[in-house]
This record gives sequence, structure tokens and C-alpha cells, in this order.
Amino acid sequence: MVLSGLSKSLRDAVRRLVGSTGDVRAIREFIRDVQRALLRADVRVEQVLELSKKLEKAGREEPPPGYTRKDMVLKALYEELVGLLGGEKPYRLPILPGRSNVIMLVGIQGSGKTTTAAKLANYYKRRGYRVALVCADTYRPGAYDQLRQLAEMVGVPIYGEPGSTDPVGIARRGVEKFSREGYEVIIVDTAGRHKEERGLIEEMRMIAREIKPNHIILVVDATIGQSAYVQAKAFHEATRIGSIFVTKLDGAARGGGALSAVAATGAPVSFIGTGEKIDEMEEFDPPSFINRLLGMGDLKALVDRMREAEVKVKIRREALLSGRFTLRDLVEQMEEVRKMGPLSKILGMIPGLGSGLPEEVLREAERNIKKWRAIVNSMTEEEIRNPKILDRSRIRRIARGSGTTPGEVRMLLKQYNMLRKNIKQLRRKGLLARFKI
Ligand SMILES: Nc1nc2c(ncn2[C@@H]2O[C@H](COP(=O)(O)OP(=O)(O)OP(=O)(O)O)[C@@H](O)[C@H]2O)c(=O)[nH]1
Ligand SMILES: [Mg+2]
Repeated sequence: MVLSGLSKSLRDAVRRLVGSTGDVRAIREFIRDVQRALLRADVRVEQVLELSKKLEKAGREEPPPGYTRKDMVLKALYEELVGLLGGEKPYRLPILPGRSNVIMLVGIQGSGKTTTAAKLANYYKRRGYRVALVCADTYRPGAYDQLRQLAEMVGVPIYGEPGSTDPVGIARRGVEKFSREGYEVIIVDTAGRHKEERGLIEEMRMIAREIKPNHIILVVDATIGQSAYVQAKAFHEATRIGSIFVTKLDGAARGGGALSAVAATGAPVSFIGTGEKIDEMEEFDPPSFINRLLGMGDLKALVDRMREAEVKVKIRREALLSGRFTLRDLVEQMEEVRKMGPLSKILGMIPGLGSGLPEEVLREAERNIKKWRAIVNSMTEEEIRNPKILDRSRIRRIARGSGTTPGEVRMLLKQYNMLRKNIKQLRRKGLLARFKI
């Protein structure tokens, strides 16, 4: 299991929150649990504080009808963690079939480049591409043999010049040869050993200038935690990194810190390594990764449902407050609300309005929804748009058509007018401007 320590502590925290009453104290404790878990995983303090603030804010916000504060906080946790890892949209390498796609791997010594080269070769081969490997590491003793053995395992050809001291030349000749031969994915493994990082980065730059790779992948070892940030940043600035492959996430206690740190450089994480074997890698997909991490398969679904509910509320609210709110809107809103939860809740979300309607009016409204629907259905479009034209005879006609009494029709009109008056008052007081409506 990837990031098992972090996963366990986050799951425990979530379980505790779900089992609690969801009061202020429970939410505060939850946030503290999450902070501890993330800090232990070596996530940067600033990022943890930022995330905590968002959770606190979510805990104070009014949830959409049908949801609780706990839901709000969980949704925020999910969104913030996904954001921490680079966002909702997973990054995929732009590999074009039928062309020579050159992928160059860079990274410091021991980060896992050679292993990763073999993993990627295997990955693309299994997806039907013609794949080849190039060994441009002239520093590590036995570098060529290591990659050759892996290439044999995967069953792809390799180019190298054992004993040579010209990595730039090897890379060029290897890429030229395999391009000529029609290979679609050409993966270039490079050196990690160098006297100093500056020299290493300079060599990477020279190779990149020579072979013009379609994609440079920085290989970063997750066990270094948040120090991955400095490393990723240095490479990113020097050689235009396309994406990052984070290795050794299996059992890396500080893997969470490494993942969030590299994501913070702005370079997307394309894959993660989850073991030494060549098939132990995954495409990196923040939402599903976080889902698994939190052990809540339906968290994403919950978040999606809540987002829908929030949008619905927003649309209604805008219609309501802009005065474009017709009798039909009123009835539809009531129906919607009945499905979602108590009426007082949704109206309570409208600033200044929830308290403007007495509880008994709300209860009465809930009872009347069915009748109101029938009444509105018996009205003409013109009457709905402009209820002022409703005189006695029209009201009598509508009552007959809807199986209600003229008194009940008048009651609906009264509610409607009251709502409009409330809104007008709020507008006059300038209260609505505060909410940017
Ligand atoms: N557990 C685990 N081990 C890994 C993973 N990726 C690589 N390794 C191990 O990390 C060690 C170093 O891997 P290499 O692929 O040789 O690293 P390198 O970056 O090519 O090293 P140099 O060529 O010396 O710079 C090896 O023991 C690999 O088996 C991974 O995802 N999980
Ligand atoms: Mg190597």
C-alpha cells in the first residue's frame, strides 16, 4: 500500500469525524488530526496551515440543503488534498503513435532513473508501441549492463556504447538510430552520478539541446520528503521538465511530503513508482489517489453531489435576488427544497431572508406545496409573469381548475408578494450588494 502511514492516520481522522456529532469541537479535533498526519508525512508547514485554514472555513460555512458541516469539511479535505497534488485533471504524456517520441529521464543519483526507464518501456510496450532504450550514462560503472538486463526482461532493444565518455554523442546516435528504424517511444536513461549537481544539470542541458526530447521526465525519490521541492525546482528551471516520476512511494513515510512538494513546483506528476519490479508503477491521478488514501470510495461521489447542490442553490438564489423570481420559480423552489431537506434551511442560506420568514410561514409553505403546484399549473403564462392582473373572476377560475379554493389561491399570492417585498427591502437596505448580487 502506497503511503500507508499517512493513509492510516487520515482514515482514522475521517472515521472519528464521521462518528462524531460534527460540532465545533469535533471539527477542530479533526483538523488537528489532519495536521499531525500531514506534518508527519513531511508536508511543508505552510501547505498544512493553508489547508487547515480552508478546512476551518468549510466548517463555518452553511452546507447546502441535505448536507452537514461534516460533509463540508470532508469535501474541503478532499479538494485541498487533490489541489495539493496538482489538481483534478490527471496529466498524461503527449505520446503520438506512428512518430518518434523521445523521452529523456533526468534525476540525481539513485533516484530510480534506470529502473524507471525499464518501467516506462514496459508500460508503453504493453500499450502497443514500438519501444527502445538508450543508455546515456557514462559515469555509473555497469550502467549499460544494468539497463541491458532490464531491456531484455521487457523485450525491447537497447543502444549504448560501453566504455565511452561521450554521453551527448551516445544519446544523439541512439536516438537517430531508433528514429530511423521507426521506434515510436525512445527512452533515454542518463547519469545521476556527477561530481556536483551543477555539472550534472549542465550535462542534462547539453544532451537535451542535442536530442531535443519531446518530453523530459524528472525522476524523484519519494523518501527524501519535502526536500524534493528544491531538487525539482533546480531541474525544472534548468531543463524545462515535462513531468515528474515520483519513485519509491511504496513504504516511503515521507512520500506525502515529496508528492506535494514536487507538485508545488508547477510541474505535473505523471507517474508514481510503487516497487522495484518493472510493472510496479501507476499513472498518477490525484482524485483517485486521494480517494484511495482516505479509503472512502464514495467521497468523490459525495463531493460531486454537493457541488451540484451548491450550483442549484446559487442559480435559484440569483434568480430570487435579481427579482426574476416568478410564482413558478417559487413553487419549483419549494419542491426542490422538499426533496433536499427542510425549507428553513435553504431559505436560511439566503442572506437576511431566512430570519425574515417566520417559522410558521415556512411550515405552512411546506404543507401547501402540492396545492401551489396545482394552482400555478392552472394559471396562464401571462398570469404567472404578472400576477397583478389576477382579479376575482380569474382567481375563481384558477381555484376551480386546481381543485383549491379562492382563499388558497390568494394565500399563494400573499406568500409570493411577501417574498418579493422582503427582497425589495433587503435591496433598499443595500444588504444584497454585500453579497455581490
Ligand atoms: N521500492 C522501490 N524501489 C525502487 C523504485 N524505483 C527504483 N527503486 C530502487 O532504487 C534503487 C536505485 O534505482 P536505479 O534505477 O538504479 O536508480 P538510478 O537513478 O538509475 O541511479 P544512478 O544511475 O546511480 O543515478 C534500486 O535499488 C531500485 O530497485 C520504486 O518505485 N520502489
Ligand atoms: Mg541509473
